[in-house]
Amino acid sequence: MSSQPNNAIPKYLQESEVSQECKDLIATLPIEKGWLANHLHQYQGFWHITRQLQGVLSCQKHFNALNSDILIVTTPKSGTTWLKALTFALLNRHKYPKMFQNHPLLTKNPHFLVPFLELDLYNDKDLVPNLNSTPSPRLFSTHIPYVSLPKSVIDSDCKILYLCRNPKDTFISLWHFTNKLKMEGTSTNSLEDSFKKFCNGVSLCGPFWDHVLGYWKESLEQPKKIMLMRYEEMKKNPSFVLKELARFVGCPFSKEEEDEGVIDDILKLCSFKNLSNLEVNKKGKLSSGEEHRAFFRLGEVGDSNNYLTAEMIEQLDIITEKKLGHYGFRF
Ligand code: PAP
Repeated sequence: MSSQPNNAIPKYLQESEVSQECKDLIATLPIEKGWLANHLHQYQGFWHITRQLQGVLSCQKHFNALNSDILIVTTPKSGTTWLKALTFALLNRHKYPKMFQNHPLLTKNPHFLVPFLELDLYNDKDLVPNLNSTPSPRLFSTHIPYVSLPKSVIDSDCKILYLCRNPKDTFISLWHFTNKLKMEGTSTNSLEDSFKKFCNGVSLCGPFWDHVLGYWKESLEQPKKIMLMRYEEMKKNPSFVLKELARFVGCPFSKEEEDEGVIDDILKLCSFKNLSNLEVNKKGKLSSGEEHRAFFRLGEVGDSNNYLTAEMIEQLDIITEKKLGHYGFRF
């Protein structure tokens, strides 16, 4: 691992910006070739790219959750960008009542407005962010599996909004996303190889099923702390999910707001069609180098049917039933 990052390589593909502590840990961890140029390291049962592992360690050490915090937790490619937009719009609806005139979501990508703990805020090996002046309720996001959450998140009364998506569409979305992010000139990941990896649990923050199971079990134990959502439900009945979400985080919609169409306005503002057509999301990049448009591909349920063979579908269904059905969880 070189100590000098190459500026031509986007940050999400660099592996050098990690602390000595992280390097020492990596030397002891199982390793796999990653979906991007990066390696994946298995820490506490889950696979992380090097940059993320640094962030997970730093969060575990330094992040102090407040009782009023709201944490969006997702399996990668399950609709994180959408849920960030919806929750931001929900919490800030009184501050920006004219949603289609001066709303931050019109000029900023949702990932900028709701930063990832481990990928944005706690990603610098030398710096710990000062989040004291962040207005309450603080809204953050993460892909960290339940077993690896910072202790303060578990111990405090902060709320967790957990979102997952059926593994077939999650896999296809991840496959497209990682191929899009690969450096020009490098070979793309074949669908077959990526599928094998995914089924074996080797994916970003995978095993996918263990990630879901960790939060599913806890959401049953602690229904006031963790609200579990499925992408498919959000697509089917977005206004119902948004109302539930509003109630869960303690800012339910009033009858007047419902009559005035506030729910519909939020859904329209955060819709795939609206967000993906904004200039900022067509042209901009995250500070780590990913193009905003990589987060908006199709936004539909069932696209995996266009890519997976009947055998692949069956295989994923069997794993899902075996790993989650047994615990009463189905997509
Ligand atoms: P992340 O976990 O890396 O942050 P995430 O936002 O979960 O990414 O994944 C992007 C997926 O959400 C894409 O799915 P697809 O590949 O199947 O198309 C993307 O299109 C979808 N998505 C992004 N924004 C929205 C939205 N507003 N409504 C519905 N789906 C969306």
